Amino acid sequence: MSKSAPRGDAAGSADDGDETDESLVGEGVSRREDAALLRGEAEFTDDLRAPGMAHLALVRSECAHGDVVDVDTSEAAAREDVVAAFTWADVAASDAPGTLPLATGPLDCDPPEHPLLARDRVRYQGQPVAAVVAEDRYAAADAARAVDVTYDEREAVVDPAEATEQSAPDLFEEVPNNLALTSELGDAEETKAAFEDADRVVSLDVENNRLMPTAMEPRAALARWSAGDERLTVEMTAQAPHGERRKFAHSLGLTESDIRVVAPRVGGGFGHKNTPYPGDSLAGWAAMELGRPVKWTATRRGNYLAGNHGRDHRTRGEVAVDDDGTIRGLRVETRANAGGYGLGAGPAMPANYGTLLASQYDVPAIHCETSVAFTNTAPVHSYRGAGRPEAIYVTERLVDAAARELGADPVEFRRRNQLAPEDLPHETAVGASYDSGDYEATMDAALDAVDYADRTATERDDDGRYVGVGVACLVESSGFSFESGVVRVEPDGNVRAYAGTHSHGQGHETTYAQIVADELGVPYETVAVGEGDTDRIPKGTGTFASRSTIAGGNAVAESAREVREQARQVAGYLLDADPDAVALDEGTFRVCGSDETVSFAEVAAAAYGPGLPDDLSPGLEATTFYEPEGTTYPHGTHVAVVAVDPETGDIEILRYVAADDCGERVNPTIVEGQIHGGVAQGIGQARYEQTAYDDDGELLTDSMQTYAVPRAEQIPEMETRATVSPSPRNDLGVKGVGEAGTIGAPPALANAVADALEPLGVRHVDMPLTDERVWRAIREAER
Ligand code: MCN
Repeated sequence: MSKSAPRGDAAGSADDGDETDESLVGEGVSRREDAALLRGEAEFTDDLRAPGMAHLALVRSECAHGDVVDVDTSEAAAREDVVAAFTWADVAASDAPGTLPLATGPLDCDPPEHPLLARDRVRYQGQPVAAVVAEDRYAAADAARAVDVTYDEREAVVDPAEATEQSAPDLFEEVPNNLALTSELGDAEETKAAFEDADRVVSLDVENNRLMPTAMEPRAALARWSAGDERLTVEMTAQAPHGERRKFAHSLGLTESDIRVVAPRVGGGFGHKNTPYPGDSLAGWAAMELGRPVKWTATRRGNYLAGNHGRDHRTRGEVAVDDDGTIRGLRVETRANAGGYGLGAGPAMPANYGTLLASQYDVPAIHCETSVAFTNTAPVHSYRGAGRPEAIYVTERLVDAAARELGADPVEFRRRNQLAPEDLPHETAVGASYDSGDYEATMDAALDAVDYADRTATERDDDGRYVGVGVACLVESSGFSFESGVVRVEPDGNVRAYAGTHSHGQGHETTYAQIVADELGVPYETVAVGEGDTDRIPKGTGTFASRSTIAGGNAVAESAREVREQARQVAGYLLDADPDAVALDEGTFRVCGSDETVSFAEVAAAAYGPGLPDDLSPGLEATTFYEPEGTTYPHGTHVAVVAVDPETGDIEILRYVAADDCGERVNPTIVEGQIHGGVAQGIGQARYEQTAYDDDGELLTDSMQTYAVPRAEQIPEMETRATVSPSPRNDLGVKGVGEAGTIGAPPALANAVADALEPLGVRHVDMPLTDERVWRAIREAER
């Protein structure tokens, strides 16, 4: 990475002039993408049509674990309007390998890759067994129902702890005891010693409930094969188009340059559009087989059955504390569910999970053991937060429980152990390297909003409800790997910026334009932002792990700086002045101390026109592959105030305050929107959502009637506060914010409910905190 002067720092007389007083970065500019979305003018994958297009429907297994004895497609194939019906035998007879690559995440074992259609065995309900292609969507769906599959059923296992027992059925011969991964972080001996020395140990068993990502738009793909130039184009719902291109190459036996992946508007991803799925690869495969465009759109049930799920951890956590309130150590043992097939360890990956267990505290010794097991359930992988919410939930519940056991105020207990700004950078006992932040100041910002200092004891309101306050502090990790950023000035002076990330709700079109306009010194309106096309954008990494602003934002910023320098050289030539004496402000170059000017558009025209002197290269364009210097660590404190009805278990969220610090904010309004969305999803996890399987691996929550995604009326008013600790690890000083809400909300609410119910003797209620669970916990405590 080549370093240039940080934003706002001017070097030399001309650069002084380059800095306009009105920096767009930091302004709450309205999202430019919203008008088309609100008017219904934006095109999503399912809106796209192609001449001669056919529709693909999947036949999904209703059996969670069994051998496939027979797949009879004869009746389906004979139906009117059906073009073809495919099974694994057809895929195997083609040139395509027909299997999906493992998603990111290390495994200890080497299980078979996921076949596009079941080969000889199914390992989760919803696994595709056959595919039907028809002239229209309805004919395809009806014909799919006419496919007759015979299974020899096997015993299923759905619980990750049971899956590793000797008596459990094995999913893969290659994977003894279904153990996908075991990992250990921290020093076991040091932690043991800390526990022996400490005055007391507080422990808690917690479950991080399994969630099903519910984007408004289900997964979809439209694939076209061009026989003329032997290229496959797939327009699809993707968070990382270049990663999808690699997947198509792998599953279809093509080279990456044979494939173009385009992600148009995408109606939410939340992590689950960043892992490989059979449906879109099958659309590509069928398009090649049939020589006509093929579209596949998942149904909501298909999305729930076989889109990757999230969380699903069972954890025993212990904290060693001294009576004066000092944390001495933390010990955590987690059983995580990988679901069927080897998607990877996802939310149990040590880098996303164990490394964050210190939260905001100075914990001298931590030991974390994780085991991840395959089960006969949908593959589990990234869902907004992907390991971070699981880690912070464990620590923040434990810290609260320890404070209560010591009779200390949970806030004062946190304050005693919080890292101070001067402690940073700080290497935790589990290898995270925190970059910057004033944790206490952010916590106080949230607490002041609810007048925490004036609080006396747990109160009852006029309706007899118990009122509780829950505090959750968080540190998360964001930014990962390189990103590409291209900035090109067109001959008319308009600017185009491209990045390898993809916005599916985050607002990059606005925030990247703010960054580029600032760095280049041109009006915001002249900057257009493009993402999501592997033919137009050099290799990129994609949008996940709240990495786009750090990696993509800095990539376009660096390209913009380079282009500004190119333009200044051309301006110097046009103005017959030393380029170092030429300054750019809001689209006009001026010779410092004079009235001589030339517009940015004139400079652009000259840069591409004839007559440039030999020492100036034509064109105004730069490409940057930006690799951040290291992970950044955003932080925050979320506070929830709740009232719990002891008769019904009903919880009302009276106040919700989120104070977050994501370094320099490119657009505070968008940042606030990201917090709101994340908190809403966090409230969903804390209060309502629970994926349920029966013992045979049948998904009981396979629709939005049975899976309780919260509705607007169930989400309270939220208040946000912000502190700003710039990250020293990238030029813009930014940290990610896309996942903070899902991390803070679950422990804040669980702690609030525990606080409210303390007088009743309830110590812990597992999420989701449904009325019934809370009611049962109260009755149990009464007994
Ligand atoms: N931002 C900013 N200043 C910062 C940090 C971020 O102005 N210091 C702005 C960004 O420029 C961007 C937005 O906030 O417009 C989010 O940025 P960032 O934190 O970099 O996260 P990403 O853009 O990489 O988005 C990924 C993150 C993740 S991992 C999930 S999951 C998620 C999320 O964002 N899925 C979302 N937010 C989502 N929002 C919507 N609407 N839909 C999803 O699917």
